[in-house]
Amino acid sequence: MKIDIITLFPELIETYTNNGIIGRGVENNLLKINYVNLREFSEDKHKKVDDYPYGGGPGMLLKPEPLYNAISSIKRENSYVIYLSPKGNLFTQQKAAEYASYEHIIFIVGHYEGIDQRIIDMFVDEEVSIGDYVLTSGELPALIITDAVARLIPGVLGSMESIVEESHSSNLLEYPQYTRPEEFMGHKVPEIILSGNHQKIKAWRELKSIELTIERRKDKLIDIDSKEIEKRCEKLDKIIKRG
Ligand code: 4FV
Repeated sequence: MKIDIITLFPELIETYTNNGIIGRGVENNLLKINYVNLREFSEDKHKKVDDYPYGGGPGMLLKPEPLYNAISSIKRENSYVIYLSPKGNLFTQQKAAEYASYEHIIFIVGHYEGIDQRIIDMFVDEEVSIGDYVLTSGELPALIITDAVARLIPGVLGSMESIVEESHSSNLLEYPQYTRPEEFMGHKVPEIILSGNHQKIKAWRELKSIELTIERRKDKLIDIDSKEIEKRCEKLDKIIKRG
């Protein structure tokens, strides 16, 4: 997979994609992440990339010409062009899995009040938002989606196993986790986790996930009949309490 990020702040992208798990994935050629400096595609002698909005209104907009030149310089037949904006489709784990199957993703990073609508109409396959709040620029959203997608590429994360059992890869939020020491500042690790009884541990973890999801994200359980959930909890409880 190749990811191109069209940006005015390449250093922001470089720092993130040359370090950590993502940086290691790039080193191991499991994926390619490039930044494209929008200013280099400005035809203006002062490298101008923004201008006032027609019809008035606050702030500036990114001009169409530099964006057109930048996108045209990298766009291929199989490129999927994403524009990050608060009015886009909400990004989810499901979308991360979808994007991880693409060969080439181009992120158009917004700045100021956004970009000229004609670039969206001409090139953008999908407008995507990372959440209902407004940021100063689109670099962080592009990096957040790049991170969520890159870790789904086989080999980027140590083990694929950790992807299977995590929040948002199923309808349930993840169960509480513990590591050494068994007692920390008077707080003990739940006995059942230390029991070595994997059937009970599995049941306890699923029950905790269901309880946490009911408490915090009921929206993730709407397609599941509450009676079903109740019966499942009773069954898990029996396994946990079984002598
Ligand atoms: C955003 C979001 C976001 C809006 C104006 C950048 C800013 C500036 N992008 N999800 N929320 N973008 O707030 O994706 O151009």
